[in-house]
Amino acid sequence: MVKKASKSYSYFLSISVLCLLFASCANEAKQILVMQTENTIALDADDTQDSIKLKATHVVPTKNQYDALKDEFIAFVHFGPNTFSKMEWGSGMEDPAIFNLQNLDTDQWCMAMKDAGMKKVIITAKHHDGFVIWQSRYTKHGVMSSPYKNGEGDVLKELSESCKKYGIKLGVYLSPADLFQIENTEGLYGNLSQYTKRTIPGEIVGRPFENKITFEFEVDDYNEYFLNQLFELLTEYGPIDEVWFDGAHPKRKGNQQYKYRDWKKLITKLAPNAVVFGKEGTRWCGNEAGATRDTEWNVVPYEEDPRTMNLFADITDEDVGSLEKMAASKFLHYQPAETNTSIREGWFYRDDTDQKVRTTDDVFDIYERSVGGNSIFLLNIPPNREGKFSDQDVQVLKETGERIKETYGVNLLEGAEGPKELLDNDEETNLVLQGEQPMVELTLPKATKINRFLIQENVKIFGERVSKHALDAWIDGVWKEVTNATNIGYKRILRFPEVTTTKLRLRILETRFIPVLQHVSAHYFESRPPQLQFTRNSKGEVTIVPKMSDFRWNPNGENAGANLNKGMRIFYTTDSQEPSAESSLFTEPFLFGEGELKAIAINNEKKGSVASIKFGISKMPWKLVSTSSALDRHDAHLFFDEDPKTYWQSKLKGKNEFVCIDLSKKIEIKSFAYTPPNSTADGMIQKGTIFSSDDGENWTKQGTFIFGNLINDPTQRIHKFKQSFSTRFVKLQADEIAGNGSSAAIAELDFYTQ
Ligand code: FUL
Repeated sequence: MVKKASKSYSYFLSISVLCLLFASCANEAKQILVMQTENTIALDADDTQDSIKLKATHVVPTKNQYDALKDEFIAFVHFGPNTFSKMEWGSGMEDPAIFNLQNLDTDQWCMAMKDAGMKKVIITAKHHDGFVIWQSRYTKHGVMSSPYKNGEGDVLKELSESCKKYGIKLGVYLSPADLFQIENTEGLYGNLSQYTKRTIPGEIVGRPFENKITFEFEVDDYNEYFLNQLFELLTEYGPIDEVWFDGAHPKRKGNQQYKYRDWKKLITKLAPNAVVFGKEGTRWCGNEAGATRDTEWNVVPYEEDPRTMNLFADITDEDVGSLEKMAASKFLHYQPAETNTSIREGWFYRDDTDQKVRTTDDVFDIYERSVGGNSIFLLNIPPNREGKFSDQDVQVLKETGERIKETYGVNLLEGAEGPKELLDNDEETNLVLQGEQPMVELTLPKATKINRFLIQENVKIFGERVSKHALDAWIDGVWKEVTNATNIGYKRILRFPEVTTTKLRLRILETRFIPVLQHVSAHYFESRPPQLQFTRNSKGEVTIVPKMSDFRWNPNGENAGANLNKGMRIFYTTDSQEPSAESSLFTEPFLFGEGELKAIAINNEKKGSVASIKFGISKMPWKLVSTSSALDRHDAHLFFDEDPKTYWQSKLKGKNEFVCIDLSKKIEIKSFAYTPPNSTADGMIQKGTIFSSDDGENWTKQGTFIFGNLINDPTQRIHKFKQSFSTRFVKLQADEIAGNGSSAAIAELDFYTQ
C-alpha cells in the first residue's frame, strides 16, 4: 500500500477511499498510509487543499527528532564568563581570568535535573563571547587560560561524566556568533580568508585525536575553526544527542558566512543520534518567555527545501502550519518546536537576591502547555559562581518533578474498558478511527475525579492528523463536553475543571486524514488553592486574584495560577471575620474604602490560606500640593495612584526631599503605611518625618519613623503614631535613604484612621 508521492489529487482521492475501506475491514494501521512517509515532502503546483492535507499527514519525524520529542523535558545550562561578569552578553574581550571558578559540582546539576524528570542537558560550550568551557586545541580563549584547576579544568568533561553517571543525555550549544574571533586582531571571524580545501580535524602537534576519521571541506578560516571545534565536541565527550545553533548575533564582521551543510555532514557522521536545533532538526518556538501556541503543528511549510538549506529564519508567527500556510509553500517538513525559557530572570546567573526565580506553579504550567502542546520543554538553569545550581532553583526543579510524577505517573484509566490499543501503554499499537464521527468511549472501573486528559497520535508512523477534538464526561446521565482543542500531534494535555465521572468520550471533530491514535490517559492534578492578592484601583475598586508571579524577565502572559486552578472560587469578608464558603463570593471588582479585607480561595473543597489586607482611607480625593523634585516618569502623583509598580522618585537624596498632599478634608490619622518601590533598590526611605497642617503652609511635626531592611525586603511598612492627630495636609520628609541611595522614592502612601 505504500506508494510514491504523486501529483494528482484524484489519485490521492481514489487511494484514500480504498484505504478507508481497508481500514474498516481490518483494523490494520498500515493500510492508512497512502504514500511513502518522509521527513520532507515537496508540494506540487497542482496540489489541492485535500492533497496538501494528505501529504502533510505523511510527513513524519526522523528517529532523532522522535527521540528528542520523547525526551519531553530537558535542561539548558548557560555558564561562562557572563556568570562572573553578571552580563547577558559578553564583549568577547573579557580576560579569561574572569572565569574564576573554584568549585564545580556537575553531579549536583544532574541530580537536580533527574529530580525534575529531565532527560537531557544542553550546555553553552561556547556562547557569543567566544570563551570555550572545554580544553579546545584551537584557541586559548577559554577555560585553559582561567584559574579553574590552574587552566587544566574542563567543564564539559565533568558534565559529560556526571551525565553518564546519572543517565542524562548531553547536548552542546556552540554559538556561531563569536565576539572573541571578531574583536581580537588575529580573529578568524569575517577575516576575509579564502575558501580552500581544509582537513578536519586540523593537526595540533602533541594532541592527537583518538578518533581517526578525517573530513575534507572547502571552507574559510572561521568555518574551519568551527568545524575543528565541532569535531572535538562530538568525539571527545561521549555521545552527543543535540547540537544547538543559536541565531543571535551581537555583532557581525566581514560578511562571514556559515557553511552549515558541511557542519551537518560532520555531525551526521560523528554524532548520528544528535538532533540539530536551529536548522532542519528542531526549531525555536519563537519566544524566550515560555509562551506556547494553542495549535502547534510540527509539520512546517517551507519555501525552500530544508534538506539543502543553509540559512533558517526564525518562525515566530502564531500560525505555523495551517492549511493556508501550507498552501502558500513548496515543502512540508517535520520539525518539532522547542519551548525554551529560563528558570531565572535572564539566561545567566547574577545573584540570589534580585534575580527572580520562577515559581513551581509557573514551571509546571509551562511544562503542561509545552510538552502537552506538541513541543519540547527546554528549561535553562544557570549555575552560580560556586559552580552549583542555587538552592531556590533546585527546590523548584524538585517540586516540579514531584508534581509531574504525582499527576502523570498515575493513570486513572488503569482498568478502564475501551480500545486496548489506546490503553495498553504500547507505542506499537494504534487505533485507527473511522466513520463520519470518530470517537472513543472509555468506561472507568469506578467514579473518578479527573482534570487532565492526555492524548497521543502515532506521529512516528502516521504523522499529525487530528486538527480538532473534544472531550466529554458522563455527568448526571448525559454526556457533557468538558473541553476541546485543536491538533494533537505527539502529545496533547487537556486541562479542565475537575469532573467526577464513570465514562469519558473523546470525539475527533476535524482531521487531515484518517486519525490514528496511539495512547490516551486520564489524570488528576492535585491543585493547591493559591495565595491571593488584593489590588485597589484609582476609582477605589478592589480586585482579588491569585497572587501573580513577580518574575519580571520575559513574562509569558500566562496566569499560571488561573491555568492550574480552573474551578477555583474566592470568598471574602469586609468585617475582619474569617472567610469561608459562606462568605461573599468574589465575582467582580467592588468599591471599598478604609478597612480590613480577608479572602480565601477554595478549590476542589480545599481551602487556601487566608489573605488579608488593611486598606487605608480612599485616595480618590487626594491632591498633590508640592514636592521637592521628581525624576522624569516618576512624578509625585504616582505615590497615590494605587499602583505599587509605579513610584515617585526625587532627583536628590535625603533631608530636603519631600512630598506634600491635600487629603481634601480634615481626618484623624492614627498610622500610615509606606510602600517602597519594588523594581529599584534606590530611594528606600529608612528614616523620615511626618508633618501635619490645616492650611498647607504652617506645619507641625507629628513624629519620625524608622524602617529597617528595606533593600532586602522591599515590602510595605506601617508606622503607628504615638498619638493620633487631625489634619487636612500631610508632608512626608525623607531623612535617610537605605544603602546610601541617591534619591528618595515612594510607591504608595496610605493613611489609617482606625
Ligand atoms: C539567544 C542568545 O542570545 C541568549 O544569550 C541565549 O543563549 C538564548 C538561549 O538564545 O538567542
